[in-house]
Amino acid sequence: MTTDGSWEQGRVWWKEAVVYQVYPRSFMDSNGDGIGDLQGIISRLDYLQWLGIDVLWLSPVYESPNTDNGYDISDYRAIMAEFGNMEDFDCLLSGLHERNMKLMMDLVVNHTSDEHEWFRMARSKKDSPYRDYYIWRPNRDGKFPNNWASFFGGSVWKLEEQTNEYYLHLFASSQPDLNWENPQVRNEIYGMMRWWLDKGVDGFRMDVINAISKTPGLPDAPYTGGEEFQWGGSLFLSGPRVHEYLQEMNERVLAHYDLMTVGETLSVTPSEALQYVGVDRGELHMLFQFELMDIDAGAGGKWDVRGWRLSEFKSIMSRWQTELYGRGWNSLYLNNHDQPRVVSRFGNDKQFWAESAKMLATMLHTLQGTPFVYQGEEIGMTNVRFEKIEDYRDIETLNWYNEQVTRLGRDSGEALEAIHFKGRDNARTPLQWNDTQNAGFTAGVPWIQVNSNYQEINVEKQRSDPHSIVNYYRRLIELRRNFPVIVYGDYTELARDDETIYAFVRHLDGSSLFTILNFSAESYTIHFTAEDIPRIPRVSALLISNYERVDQALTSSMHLRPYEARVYMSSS
Ligand code: TEU
Ligand code: CA
Repeated sequence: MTTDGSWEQGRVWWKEAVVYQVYPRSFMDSNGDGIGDLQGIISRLDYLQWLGIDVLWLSPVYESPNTDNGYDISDYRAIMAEFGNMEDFDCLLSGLHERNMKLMMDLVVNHTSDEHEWFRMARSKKDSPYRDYYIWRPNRDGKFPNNWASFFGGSVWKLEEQTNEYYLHLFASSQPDLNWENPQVRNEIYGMMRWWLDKGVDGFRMDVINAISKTPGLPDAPYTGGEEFQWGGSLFLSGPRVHEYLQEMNERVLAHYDLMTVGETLSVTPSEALQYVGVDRGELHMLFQFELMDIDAGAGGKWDVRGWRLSEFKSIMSRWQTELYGRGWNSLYLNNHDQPRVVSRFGNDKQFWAESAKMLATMLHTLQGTPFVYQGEEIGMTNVRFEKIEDYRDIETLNWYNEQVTRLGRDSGEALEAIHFKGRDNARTPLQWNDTQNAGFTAGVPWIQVNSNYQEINVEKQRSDPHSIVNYYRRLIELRRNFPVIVYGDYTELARDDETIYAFVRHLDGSSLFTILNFSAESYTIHFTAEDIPRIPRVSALLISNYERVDQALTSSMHLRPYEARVYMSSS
């Protein structure tokens, strides 16, 4: 399907934007308590403007007891004291708007904190008007109401002693799930969303939004293996009423504002995605897919790391690129606060650190969709390897380690190895601003240790180097503004079965963009097939590359150096 010729009617700011995710706890500390905060972000707005980003997505800054770093909210209309106050927030919002940038808030409405006023009232008595804001089941002989496993280990059920009933929590027990079947809950949430939008925020990233509708009766999940609790995803992801709720949310809230929405949706395929982001669905603008993030997960889930082939990687990307084209819109992301650092995961954070970080950036910025850059990605920040479990902070990581090592007796070195590769704290070490103590993040003791490579990898060092990763990101972001084909062009993959090279062409009206990427640490010559050769644009100029000297023209066989990336452009 193509939208050639009509793309100018379909122009919207959030398709043309580049989003930058800030994880506030780890971005910049302004007052020396070791915790990033709103004034810290404000002090770095000029940097973000220099980088060229359009939208800042702020991970949660609402009041929270922080068992899951702000993803457990105790007051949706207040700012976490550690981060500042509402005045600081307003100042951040106006600081962004003055610089022509927008602010997207994180919206966490699948669950609240157990310290939220609603839950405090709900838990105390069965006849509380708030009881039905959450999901309760009676205690029958001390047996869990069903066999679902929590994302963070153990059962999804916790017994509330005061009333002798269980409540449901898909995540930590301090994160009780809201009961979306209750229209009052939905009203409260819509009212809260309007309150933030009326303040001037420009959009929402919706946390696990496809988990809000659970299968009625909450039946047991199918048995898939020896463990006590089972993965219940099929019973609560994209559940029976999820589209009804999102359409209602759209009608009641979203449709009344000029905003940007992104749903975080686990286990969604491209065809299911169209039900959320299809242009005629009246739901969301885009979603975060997990197929790429799950590529290295084995049968045992995320910690059970498996190898992957480039052809698998490319086929995931290509399916999303083609199935959504003209029908919905893609988001593009390679890491975030829950995922390992992209250069360590899909690139090479040793010998070809800069080359591979730039190669991955080239892919991110030239595919079809809205790119999301996670803080520190733009300087090639890498995974961290803490030697002791005590240095880790993430609840998911700590729970998993305890279960594996303390309960199941697994070797602790082996568990740490998996954590070094997959743990969420890889993404949560402080942003490396310069080579002074604590990487310039804090004058105090950071809440989580700084990655020890901050003297080599930091913003200050890279800003002044025209060949640095950060300056490469800056150029890519700028290209997007100058060439509509990058935003609106269609997509054709070349050399589909090649296990070393990812190559694709984008077309829009008379313009063509050709991206070729070497995903390996070896030099490699690709010979395009007779079928692919006619797809290679003629008379093309090199637009950007991660190697300084590129003297080759675009031909039917090309030699690429390790992690080499090139983008060619032709227009008639
Ligand atoms: O993440 C949803 C989610 O499913 C993650 O738990 C994911 O499976 C895991 O991080 C992979 O390691 C969202 C937030 O992004 C995450 O930070 C929260 O912990 C979670 O929801 C609960 O709010
Ligand atoms: Ca602080």
